[in-house]
Amino acid sequence: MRVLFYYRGSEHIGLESIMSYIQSKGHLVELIYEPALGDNGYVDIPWLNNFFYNDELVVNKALRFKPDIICFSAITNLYLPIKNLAKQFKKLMPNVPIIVGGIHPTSLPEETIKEECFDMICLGEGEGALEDLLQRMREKRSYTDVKNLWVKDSTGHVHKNVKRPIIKPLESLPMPDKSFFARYGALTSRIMIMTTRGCPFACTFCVNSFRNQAYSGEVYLRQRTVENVIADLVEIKKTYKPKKFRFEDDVFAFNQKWLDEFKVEYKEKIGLPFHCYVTPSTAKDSILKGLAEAGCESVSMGIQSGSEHIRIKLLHRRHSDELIIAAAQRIKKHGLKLQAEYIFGFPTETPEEMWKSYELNDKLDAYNTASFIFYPYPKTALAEYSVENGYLTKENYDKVKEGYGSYHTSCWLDLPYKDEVYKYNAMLPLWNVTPKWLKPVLKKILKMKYSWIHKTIYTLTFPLIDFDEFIVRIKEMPHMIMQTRRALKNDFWDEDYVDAGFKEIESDIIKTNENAKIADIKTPENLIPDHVIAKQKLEKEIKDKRRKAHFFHGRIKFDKAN
Ligand code: B12
Ligand code: SF4
Repeated sequence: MRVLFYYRGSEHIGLESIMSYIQSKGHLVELIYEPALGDNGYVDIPWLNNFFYNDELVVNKALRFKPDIICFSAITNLYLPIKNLAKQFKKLMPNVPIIVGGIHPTSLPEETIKEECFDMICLGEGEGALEDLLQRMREKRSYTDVKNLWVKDSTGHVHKNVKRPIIKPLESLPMPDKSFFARYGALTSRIMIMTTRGCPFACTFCVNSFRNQAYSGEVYLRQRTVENVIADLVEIKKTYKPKKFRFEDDVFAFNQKWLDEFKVEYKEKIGLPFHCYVTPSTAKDSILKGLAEAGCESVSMGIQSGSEHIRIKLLHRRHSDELIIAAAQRIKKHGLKLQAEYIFGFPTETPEEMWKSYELNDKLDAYNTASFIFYPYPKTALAEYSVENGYLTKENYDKVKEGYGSYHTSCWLDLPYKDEVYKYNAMLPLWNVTPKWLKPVLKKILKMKYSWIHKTIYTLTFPLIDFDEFIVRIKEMPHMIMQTRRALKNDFWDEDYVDAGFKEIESDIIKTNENAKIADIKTPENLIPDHVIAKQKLEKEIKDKRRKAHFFHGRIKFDKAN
């Protein structure tokens, strides 16, 4: 089948995985990508945007490819432009089915499938679901019952199919294919990679607050083996010659044993500096030491609020001030740069509590800080709390559900201190780098009525959030623009492609997950002595139990005191 994907704004690790997987099943895959600078939520300058969007080139390329199916991926903040493009495609190619996957339709399936332009949506992981769908299409069989998909039939009825098991182990998937995004210049000199799917925590403002809940029978968090990750990195290093890597895992290196193996392999076979995410509770001495030994140069750590009350009661992050300060000191001790991240504008948050974020940050000696405004992402526990407790009106929640605004610019909650939210958010990156003797001046500006002064400071100082990254982006931008245009105008797919046909191609994923019991065949594993197998089984059970207990499942309850 001829499968067309569309994405915008950055490379997409999930799509790289799906495209690689689908291609390995004999389908012809193509990606259309746009840098879409105006989506970034900071600067939206119409004349400048012309360099980053090109509807005509996009549509022409889609028509030239003659897809059998069009695949979109949507996070909430990209939903509007994606829906608009899907509508355009539907008009031009009414007989081509359109599917959208990603965290947005997963969070809001009812709302998304209602849109006429979408024939199907994918909830959760897409590799197995898309493979099944394409195989059925190939064989001209009905596909209304494919697990993980909601499918509209010709009468308009929506078939809401059950979930399929999570993909396990992750190594059963082929390596994500970055070449599609590379053609568009979407890879920077700091290439992104993930070693996990899921997070051990469930902070109330994050998608993990409902994703873990949705998979309460399973342990959603999975990690690729060190061998698999290193093999991937070796290839990426050889092909794209990056200067650095960015591990985009929600929380990287929470597992000491994994890290001990990783640091040796990474140092020996990769040897490039890298960035990753830690939390105050995972930033232990031994973990940080391991990261530093591997070649880590900087870490991002979510602090989120200087108020212990907000952190613990509202965000479900059990981090005391002392724990955070000690973690920051350890990060410094191991020679790593700290990027501290904060969010302003939580329900119940007062200006005094916002100020506490500044005070706490002063104690951390962070290399840089990133600050955001609380954006009530659909279905997260804190968004629901905000609605239930009168902080978020239905009208505003509807706007959020459509993806309006961003967590850089929009405070959607009804708060008595909305202006303070904008001010505190605007000035933190500058505050962080201001010498102590100049801070009284900034404090005065902070006390002033919200005005153009704060807005100007925000616009001019936002590069401070991650100055190194900003410089990389600016330097690489002209090349990226040229490359995108070239990739939109030229075609790289195999003109002689003929579909492998109706031959049943068995899914590795389905095999591992659904027929896992078919292990009677004499494999080397069956020759392992019984007592060894029993010991391994016991160890696995203990490990699974420990991991399950570590996860937060079920509905998050907020204390009445909030
Ligand atoms: C890595 C990452 C990034 C990276 C890479 C972006 C990317 N999309 O890969 C960077 C740093 C660039 C980034 C930027 C942003 N991100 Co981000 N990011 C993540 C992170 C940590 C992991 C995403 C990931 O790769 N997961 C692993 C893959 C395997 O999962 P997946 O992407 O969900 O894809 C699977 C399924 O969803 C499904 N699927 C996805 N698409 C499709 C399409 C089809 C057709 C099908 C069938 C299936 C399917 O199949 C995939 C494979 O199984 C998530 C948090 C998280 N843990 O999910 C946040 C997350 C996705 N980001 C988020 C946000 C808000 C952003 C920004 C808007 C922030 C900003 N204002 O700058 C930007 C948007 C930039 C952009 N244009 O994408 C939010 C989205 C919340 C929401 N409800 O929409 C998340 C969920 C974090 C959060 N706050 O909770 N991000
Ligand atoms: S630690 Fe980060 S990724 Fe994990 S649940 Fe909390 S906010 Fe989300």
